[in-house]
Amino acid sequence: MRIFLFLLFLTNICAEYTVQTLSTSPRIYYIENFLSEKECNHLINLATPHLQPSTVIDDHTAHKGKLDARRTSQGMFILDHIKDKTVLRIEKRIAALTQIPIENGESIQVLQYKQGAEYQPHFDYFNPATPGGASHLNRGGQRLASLIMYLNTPASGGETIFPSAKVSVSPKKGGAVLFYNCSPEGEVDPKSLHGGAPVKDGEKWIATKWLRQHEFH
Ligand code: PD2
Ligand code: ZN
Repeated sequence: MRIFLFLLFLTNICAEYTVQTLSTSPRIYYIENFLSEKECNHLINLATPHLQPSTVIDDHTAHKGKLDARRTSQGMFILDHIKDKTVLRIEKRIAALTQIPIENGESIQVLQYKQGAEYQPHFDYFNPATPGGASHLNRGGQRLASLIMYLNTPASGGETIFPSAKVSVSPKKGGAVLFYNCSPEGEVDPKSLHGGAPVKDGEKWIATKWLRQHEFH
């Protein structure tokens, strides 16, 4: 067993991070040192040539996003053809942390928020009553949990806020926040309302991983 743990540590899936509980309902955790500095820089470099204005789900149209003034970042998904061994290692670490199989994860999305950019409070779960929400549900069920990994430390602002839970997390390079969009019983949880506060000074980079109930396809 010891040898196995040592090997896991060596392969770097099991990094030396610490987990702190910020709220139990909804479940919100802060993970310090989840990514190394090198991994943060790597994700930013990988994403930079591919950034596009971010979109939100268009409730009325299946499989289509739309621009929205409430989300003013730029981003990209790390799809399989750009995924490398560093990204795979991070995905394995996320699966080990959450105990949610790697197959249930959507592709990591990297986002850049310039000064003033924000993501106003919203839910990460889908509304099954709308064509847009239902089309996303078909690809692996609800987003059980979300992991936001901070790739830099903005000069000021850019906190991840949870207005109902009254929790605010300041972005710090290498840190991450894990929260559940569904209750332990599997119901969507309106208390998971959250947002990215405006960046006051400098810029903010994050990588987001959404974790589904079933295999994502
Ligand atoms: O940038 C953030 O802190 C943030 C906050 C809420 C990102 C997201 N949601 C998201 O990408 O869903
Ligand atoms: Zn969100």
